Amino acid sequence: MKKRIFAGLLTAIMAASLVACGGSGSAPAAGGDDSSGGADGKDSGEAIVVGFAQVGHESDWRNASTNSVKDAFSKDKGYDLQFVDCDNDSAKQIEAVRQFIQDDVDYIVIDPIVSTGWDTVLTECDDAGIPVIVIDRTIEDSKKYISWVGSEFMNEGLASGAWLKAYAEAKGIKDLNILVIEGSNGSSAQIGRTDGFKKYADEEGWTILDSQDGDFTQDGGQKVMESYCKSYAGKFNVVVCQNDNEAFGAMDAMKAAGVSYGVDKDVILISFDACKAGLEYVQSGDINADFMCYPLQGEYCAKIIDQLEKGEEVDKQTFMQEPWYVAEDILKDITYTNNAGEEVTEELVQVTDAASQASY
Ligand code: GYE
Repeated sequence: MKKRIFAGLLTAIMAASLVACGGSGSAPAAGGDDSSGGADGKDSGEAIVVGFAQVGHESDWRNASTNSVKDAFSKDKGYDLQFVDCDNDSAKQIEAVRQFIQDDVDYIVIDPIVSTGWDTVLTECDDAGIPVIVIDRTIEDSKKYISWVGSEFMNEGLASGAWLKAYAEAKGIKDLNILVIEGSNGSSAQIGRTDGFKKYADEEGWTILDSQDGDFTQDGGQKVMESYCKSYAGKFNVVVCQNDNEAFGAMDAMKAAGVSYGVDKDVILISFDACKAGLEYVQSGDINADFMCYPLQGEYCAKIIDQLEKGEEVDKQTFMQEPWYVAEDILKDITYTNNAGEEVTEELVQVTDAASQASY
């Protein structure tokens, strides 16, 4: 397919765009200039070539994300998807994007492993006139992309803090001694979840005994928890895992060390993602609370590309809806202040049937 956007045009488009919450605002779309083409891909029967630089394959969440993008950009739907699993290696991810530029793809989709180090390569995409869409994690040091679809990770972290505060009060637990197993360091998911939770910990005077990187993997979660069980034996009553797979590993490590977790046990266990296997543990009471991060972003991304193909305006940001799942029916809802400074009341979803709550 022919390029539809002149080099440098993207920068001008982005400078004029509105940053909006909840999809309420929009950025002018690429392709408005007819001399650069139009919605020729699907109409002409020519496949639209999309390069996707995926983070890796570290978790259930990630696999769901990959499947969702592959489904959304299938051959049947008129796409030719160039998929690269970057194996959690930032250098490999930048290389993948450069290869997409060389291959002259029509669109580049990036799920950035880390949030910094992007400006040079995004400038190269811009110079080549290839629109970039970012999904899931965010890019902090460059705005040279046309649209982003994903989650507000700071809100997820705040959610876990707000829930823990209300839960501890309801249960009459006064001292909270907390161990955190973080996600991959430098990812916006790790940064937001860490900062959001820490805000509550600081305000409430909770003790964070330690906070280490478990790399969003089951193995990583298990290893960090094994070392925590040795270093902090008998000293902790809360474990926060920044994704479900880490929680699965942490549960194995605690079990081996004779530490009980879950409803009314030694340790309150908190997790993120709310994938099916995670929610099964919420249902069984092994995980006390699980904060959803919605991975099925492929269709949202395809919608943006479709709009760009038609020369329509696209939202600069699209946020996912993310419920809070809990094991017990002791709190109905919780009001907290989100990252945008808004007071939000969140209804807690008690998990009685995991299968009906999660499709991934
Ligand atoms: O929570 C974790 C994955 O970027 C939000 O990455 C994503 C995170 C997700 O590996 O399971």
